[in-house]
Amino acid sequence: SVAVEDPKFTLQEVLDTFKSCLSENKEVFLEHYVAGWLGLVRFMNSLGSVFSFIAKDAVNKIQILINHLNGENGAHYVTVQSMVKYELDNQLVDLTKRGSFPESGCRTLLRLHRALRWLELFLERLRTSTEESKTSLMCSEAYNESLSQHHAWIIRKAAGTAFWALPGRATFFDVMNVGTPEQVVTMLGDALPLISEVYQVTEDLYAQNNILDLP
Ligand code: 1PX
Repeated sequence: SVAVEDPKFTLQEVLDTFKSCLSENKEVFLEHYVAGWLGLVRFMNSLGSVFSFIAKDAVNKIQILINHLNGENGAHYVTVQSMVKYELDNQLVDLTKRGSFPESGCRTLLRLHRALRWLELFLERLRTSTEESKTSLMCSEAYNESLSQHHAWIIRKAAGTAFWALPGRATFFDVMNVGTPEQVVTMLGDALPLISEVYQVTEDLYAQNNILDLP
């Protein structure tokens, strides 16, 4: 697995990336947001191939955003705020039904944004879990409270099946490569407020622009 091959890989680093996402005036840097997601996907891949259909979709979306960043209009994609303004001002977003802009930055990031809420709920459960807690249950509860509401039945079914393949809590903590369970809990306690803040800033921005339901 990735975690074993690369001794430097720890979940701490990944969560730290989210720390660098926010500028002083609370803008979200797309480059760091995307880097955070790449780290999460890497972590997920180290958990086994059952999750590869989830990872594949995440990677597709990350790649779309990277393409925007590296494209000729990349300067407009430096922050999520500038991206939203640029795409809305220039009518580059399908607002009510899928049409000419299936790869808009706004709709693509919205998918990851919703998944970030799942992550927040899941990590909070992990943080407050006990040795007997089941990761699959924590994961599906977090999913049912968040992302699942945006997914078709067939996706919910597939996700639910994948959750049962999650390793137990002890293995999970090991793969994070952060240290003892106590250290993991501390790390999660430090990281969660930052993830929550990135989530909330994005959520508020999308709400203000009325784009929380992009097709
Ligand atoms: C210590 C914990 C760290 C765990 C890190 C795991 C990172 C998980 C990354 C999940 C990213 C999922 C992105 C999903 C985006 C999405 O909602 N896509 C759907 C809609 O897209 P569309 O373009 O059609 O509008 C798409 O249909 C999704 C398909 C794939 C199935 C998504 C299931 C999501 C389950 C999330 C939980 C992941 C559990 C991993 C366990 C570690």
